[in-house]
Amino acid sequence: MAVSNSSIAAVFEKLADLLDIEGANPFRIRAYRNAARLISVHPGLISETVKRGEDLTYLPGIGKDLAAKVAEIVKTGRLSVLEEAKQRTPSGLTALLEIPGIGPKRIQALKNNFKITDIDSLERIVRAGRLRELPGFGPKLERVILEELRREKPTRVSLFLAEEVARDLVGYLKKIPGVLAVMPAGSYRRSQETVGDLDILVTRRSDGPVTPDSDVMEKFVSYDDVEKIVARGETRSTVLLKNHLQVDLRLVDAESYGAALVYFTGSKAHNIAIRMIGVKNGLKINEYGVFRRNKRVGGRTEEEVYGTIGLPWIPPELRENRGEIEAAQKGAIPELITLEQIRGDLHAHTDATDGHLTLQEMVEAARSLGYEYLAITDHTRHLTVAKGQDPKRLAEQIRRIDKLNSRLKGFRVLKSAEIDILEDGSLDLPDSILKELDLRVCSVHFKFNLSRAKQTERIIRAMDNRYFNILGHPTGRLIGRRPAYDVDLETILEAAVERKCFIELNSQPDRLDLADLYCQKAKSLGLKIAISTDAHSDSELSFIRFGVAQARRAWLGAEDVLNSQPWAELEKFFKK
Ligand code: DGT
Ligand code: CA
Ligand code: CA
Ligand code: ZN
Repeated sequence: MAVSNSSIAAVFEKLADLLDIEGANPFRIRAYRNAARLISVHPGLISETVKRGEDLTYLPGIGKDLAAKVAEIVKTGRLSVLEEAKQRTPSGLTALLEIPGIGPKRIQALKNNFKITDIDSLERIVRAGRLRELPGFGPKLERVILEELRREKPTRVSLFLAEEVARDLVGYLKKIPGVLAVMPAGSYRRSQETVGDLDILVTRRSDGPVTPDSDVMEKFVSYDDVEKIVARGETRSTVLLKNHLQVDLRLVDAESYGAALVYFTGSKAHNIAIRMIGVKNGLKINEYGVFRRNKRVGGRTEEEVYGTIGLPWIPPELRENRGEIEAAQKGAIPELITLEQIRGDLHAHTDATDGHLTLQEMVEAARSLGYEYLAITDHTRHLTVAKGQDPKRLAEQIRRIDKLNSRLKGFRVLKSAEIDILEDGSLDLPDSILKELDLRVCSVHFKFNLSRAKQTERIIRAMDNRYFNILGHPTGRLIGRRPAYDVDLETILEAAVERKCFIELNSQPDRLDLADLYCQKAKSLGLKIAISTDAHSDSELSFIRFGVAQARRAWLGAEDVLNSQPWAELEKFFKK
């Protein structure tokens, strides 16, 4: 069995966490984290590349040293530097990094003073009321820790991981003889930011005998990645995959396909609302079809099901019972933004800072997506771990971009930067260089723990700068790993409108920041949104699909999205 990219990535993540606790060189830690990230988004199987004996250093951001480490993991299933780190530092300590307010320094203190090795030994100390003996550790932190212990650990996965699983599994199921349609439904089809389990619908031809070869359920439960069969039946089975994602498969008749798809796409709240309208019209709507008394009146397609209650088809991303049914009744479902309408990307990094590819390579990647423009938004000097640029280096980059632009036809590289918002709300670069840029993305990268009032004020002060254009990843959340910083978003959105600033919907699947409901709020205020990828490599530019899906969940149309506009229009928004 091939080693998956995500398990190689997990080794580097673990190593980075341990080094973090040890207080190792932040550049080295960041290199491992970057490698983990890069490997996890790499489209092909890296273990296969290694087995073919190919040189991994062709991968952006992977030098000789990292390539050797990847090869070691593939060949031996372990990494000696990680084993050594585990010898030095109990690996159970990495779980403590998840606790809000506990970082590497505090973990060191816990280890040295109480010989804490993992979450269990920490719990004992907290319950004994001894944590507060340590300077800097108070009753408040004890409460936070106890809360963390009680919290149900999220087993939900990102859309990106669900997509990987769905793609492979759907491909596998489609090859079964007699199968007509294979369709992922549930929260995945609604593009919810995380997926609890994957629901897959399958229809097969009803004529002809079912042979072992065409037995869908048998094929499903014997899929390579299945860890455990949870339930197995004639029409429904559930398995747990090796990556801990659960998959429900349902076999339905072709005449019920549309009804089953509506039902299993959900959401539950949407289903209930649909069923109530049916009841009012003397119709029974369930996963088998739509029935008047006992006569089937529809169910083969989704259009047919919605049609029986006088509604047009509703895009899955809207099916949350947040007003989409009322809108459909009024014929007011908006034209949602599509991937094809995106003309360029306004947030991308190169190897000048923490990206993996050169300026030229990123530009080539953007052109191959059919884009008209790409903003190069490398970090600024305050972010030293990402090699942030000072005005001098940025000026050099600007010259290189000018030169590149003079050679490009039908494409424009936008001069930009992802400028750190400093603690006092000032920007990390002087106006003298900010004014040389086509646009400016400004982001918070440190001091996440300011009070709500201070954090809000910090960002609004930054927006006061006339060169501020787009607030990058507006809440700083990392889904399942780091909560949003405390900030008054409504006030910020209103302040952005007043100051002719804009906000970003960051498409990284673990960010999706700003979240759908706030994007919807932004739209209601007339605030336009940049759907950006924050790409650090060519493959990450295509993360735009996750951003577009979230934008659709927020009811956004092309007119609400900055980068659906050609540069000639966009330019006007950025000049104040
Ligand atoms: P998840 O898996 O937690 O990310 O979210 P979903 O929406 O995929 O939920 P899941 O897998 O429990 O169920 C799939 C769909 O089946 C759900 O979106 C709607 C439908 N469904 C499940 N339970 C019920 C129910 O009790 N009533 C109705 N009307 N529909 C249900
Ligand atoms: Ca589900
Ligand atoms: Ca399910
Ligand atoms: Zn950033």
